[in-house]
Amino acid sequence: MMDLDDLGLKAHNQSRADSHQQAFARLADTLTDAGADVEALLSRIQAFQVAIPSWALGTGGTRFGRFPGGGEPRSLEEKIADVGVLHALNRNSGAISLHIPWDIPTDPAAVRQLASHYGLVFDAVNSNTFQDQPDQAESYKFGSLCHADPVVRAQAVAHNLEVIQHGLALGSQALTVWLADGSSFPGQLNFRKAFARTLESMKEIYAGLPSGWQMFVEYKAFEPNFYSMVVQDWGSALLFTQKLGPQAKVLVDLGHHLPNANIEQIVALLMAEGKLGGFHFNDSKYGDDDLTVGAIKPYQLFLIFCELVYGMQQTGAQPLAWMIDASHNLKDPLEDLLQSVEAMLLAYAQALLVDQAKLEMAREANDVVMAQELLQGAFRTDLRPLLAEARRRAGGAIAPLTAFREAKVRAQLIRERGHKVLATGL
Ligand code: PSV
Ligand code: MN
Repeated sequence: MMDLDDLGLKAHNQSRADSHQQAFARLADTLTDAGADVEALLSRIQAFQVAIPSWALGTGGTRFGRFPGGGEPRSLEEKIADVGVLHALNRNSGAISLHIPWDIPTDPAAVRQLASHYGLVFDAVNSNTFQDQPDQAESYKFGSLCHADPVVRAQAVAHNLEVIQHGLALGSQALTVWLADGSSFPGQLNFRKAFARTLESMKEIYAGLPSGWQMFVEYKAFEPNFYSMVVQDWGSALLFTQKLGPQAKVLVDLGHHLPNANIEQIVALLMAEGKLGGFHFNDSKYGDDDLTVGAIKPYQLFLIFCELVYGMQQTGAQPLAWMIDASHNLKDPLEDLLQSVEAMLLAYAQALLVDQAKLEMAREANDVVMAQELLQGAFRTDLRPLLAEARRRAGGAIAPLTAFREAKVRAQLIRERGHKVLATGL
């Protein structure tokens, strides 16, 4: 396992100390002059933790091919070690989200101990009824929780209950249910029956939730089914969660909308209803592209964070499960994840800068120009030195990506794990 001392963080930070201090001091002065509380911003940035999905640590590939990188994690333990490296570098990746059965822990106590060695906790556990497993009796080809055959539904329910047990053993507190269920041809599925059957199955899963747990229902507009998805949008996800009860919440995955959907408005309304539970961050141009967060539409990301920050202020800072859900085909997965976490923190910090009182005054006065100025003023402020300072104070790297390259982490991982390895997952 990689030794975190090999990251050379001390030397990295020392070599950048002067230029960083100058940039941070300049920014801190500007922010203070504008009325911001720099220390409060720093502590909120430090408290922000993003869960890393266990399936994003290797090369994903597309349905046309996969071009593996070297040194990919071969086991759950190695995935935890990879997230440990990310967290050591940025201090904001302190959680990991597992997908069952890709990551079944054989020795949960040892896995928990390893995670806590790296300062990590287990975020939501994810069930998988979108693939058939070799030892499985019934097939999910025509659906799982919605299936016409009660035997298939029972198998899918039992799987979800088993996933909860794995999560319990690791200290998770939420189950995420994403269903591939749907139809690819008009007439294939009775929409009302599919909804009713899914609801009945979900009720059985919900009944197995331990106290203090939440169940996140993740929607997706299309894919793998192309005509209809049983949980196709936030409306249907909200219906399920409302019928299930207070422990059920909606999970928004940024890539799961039809083009140009106003995701920030969806976020605002779900939060107002107390029904936003989880978030899968990524970015996309055309569909569920699963690209690096902030790579394509950083302003949309910022607007979403504005609603998240406002919503948390209004509802007394309810904690959400923030997670990245991305796939890596071209970049080193760890470098890509560092970029994604940085993009999220930047958008979060910029959203914290928005003067809510002034914005509200502009809105009430129908001052459209001022409302835009206030938002874009925050969005165009370069807060990168603030993030670097938060990391430095928390013991992370001033520039995580540079530190990752300076320490030649990938080369170390290749030496340890080999060139041609296949991480489990997508
Ligand atoms: C489906 O596209 C999804 O977004 C769900 O969150 C899955 O759990 C994940 O991707 C991995 O397949
Ligand atoms: Mn997702």
